[in-house]
Amino acid sequence: MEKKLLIEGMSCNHCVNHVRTALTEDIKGVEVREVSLDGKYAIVNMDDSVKEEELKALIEDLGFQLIAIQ
Ligand code: 9UX
Repeated sequence: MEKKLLIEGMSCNHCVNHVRTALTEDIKGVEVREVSLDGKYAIVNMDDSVKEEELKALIEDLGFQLIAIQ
């Protein structure tokens, strides 16, 4: 199902790449559609099996904050 992850703290395009790579490679069942620096979000397709806590931990380990999942 398609979800929008609101992410605070990305300040350059390397940050965007870190988020895209981590979401793609470090969690099973997540496909990244778009990561927006200006919009402070990532659009993903993810399986129902993916836990919000898992996403939150991944984003925070990168040094960013997962504000909400919509
Ligand atoms: Mo850019 Mo982001 O130099 O954590 S990689 S600020």
